[in-house]
Amino acid sequence: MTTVTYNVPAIHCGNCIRTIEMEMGELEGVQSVKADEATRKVQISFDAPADEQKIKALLNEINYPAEGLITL
Ligand SMILES: [Cu+2]
Repeated sequence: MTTVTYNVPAIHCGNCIRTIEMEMGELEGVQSVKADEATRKVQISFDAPADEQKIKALLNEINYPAEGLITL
């Protein structure tokens, strides 16, 4: 399993958190999604067939583009 954390500056309220967690959770292969309102970060753990490209594409699609990968 791979875990990535992205800065997502478009996060501004609890609704954003719910939208991101719900939408990202539906991507096949995604195991867990933790979005944080205070830090505007999203942590995603995933296995194949999900990959970073698909995760970023979906974040773009739902209007929460990732602005940088933070490696832990
Ligand atoms: Cu919001």
